[in-house]
Amino acid sequence: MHNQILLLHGPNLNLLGTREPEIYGRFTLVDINQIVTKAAAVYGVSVKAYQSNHEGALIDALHEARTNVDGVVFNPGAYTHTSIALRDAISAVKIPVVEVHLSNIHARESFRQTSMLSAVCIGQVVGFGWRSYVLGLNALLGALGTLAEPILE
Ligand code: CA2
Repeated sequence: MHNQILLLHGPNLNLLGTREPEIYGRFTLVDINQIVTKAAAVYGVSVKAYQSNHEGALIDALHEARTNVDGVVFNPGAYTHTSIALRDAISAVKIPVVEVHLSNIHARESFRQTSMLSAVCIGQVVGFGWRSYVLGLNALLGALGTLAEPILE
């Protein structure tokens, strides 16, 4: 275990917090990185955050993730709906990837309602704004066995 996860952000998410707050919220990407970093620190997990507007750079980041992190929380932005190359990269790296979206893509335009990636991710969290990332982190850490199991009475 590396006790490290990758928080990966796709195209245009560097502009978060600058427009469309009613859809994407008021936090910037720097804010979201900080929120996830703090949430992960509670479990002794560190976060490497990376954003790119380029499909190939995101693929490179996933390839690199194979060797130095335990899993990935990934908002692929609009590449979600188009990128077979990112799907192949996620399949190839064989570490768990959780797909997250700020908005509920299933309640938006029809072209946003399909994900090329969800079938190769361990799960998808959508529609909860910045909390989608925290929920995605929780799901990833649960899948990695980092979280304690509930104790039933
Ligand atoms: O809801 C999400 O998280 C999305 O991944 C966001 C993408 C969109 O293409 C996906 O369909 C759903 C868009 C990211 C652009 O974000 C901006 C937000 C505010 C200002 C500028 C860009």
